[in-house]
Amino acid sequence: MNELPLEIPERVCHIAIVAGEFNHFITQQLVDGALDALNRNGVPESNITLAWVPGAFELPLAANAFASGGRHDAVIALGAVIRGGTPHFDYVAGECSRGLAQVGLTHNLPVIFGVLTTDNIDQALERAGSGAGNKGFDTAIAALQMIGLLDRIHAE
Ligand code: INI
Repeated sequence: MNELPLEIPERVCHIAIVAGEFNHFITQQLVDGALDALNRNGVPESNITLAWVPGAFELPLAANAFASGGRHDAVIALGAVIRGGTPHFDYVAGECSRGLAQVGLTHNLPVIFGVLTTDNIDQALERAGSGAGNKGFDTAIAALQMIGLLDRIHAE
């Protein structure tokens, strides 16, 4: 059996980050977490492009623009959708996740889902660095791992 490891690649990567301005006090922390993880794993700042969009609903379009440009090895999408008792939550979160998955499959590129979908602000803050880790950091690691895996699969 040839088992492919899930590892961060040795090569230098180019990463695009798309982030939602909506709930900026949370998404900025996700961006900071992602940048920290990329920095710790040898991705130079000059190889990272960060684009802000109005909200999570717009993340797939921006991710698609980066993916179709062909200059990045992965796109990290960061956002915070907080329920707040309106059906808007389901539309925004649903279209966002569906759209991001579609971009990744269409372009055969890691498009990483770093969008918090929580019932309230406290849960979101917890996942943005105040308690249960930082989802932005975790998604950046996932992006690098997926780049490494695709490199290995393509080399098979
Ligand atoms: N966008 C978010 O990123 N998070 C939310 O919680 C949210 N809520 O609750 O409405 C939200 N709405 C804006 C949406 O993403 C679009 O930017 C807007 O509808 C314009 O298309």
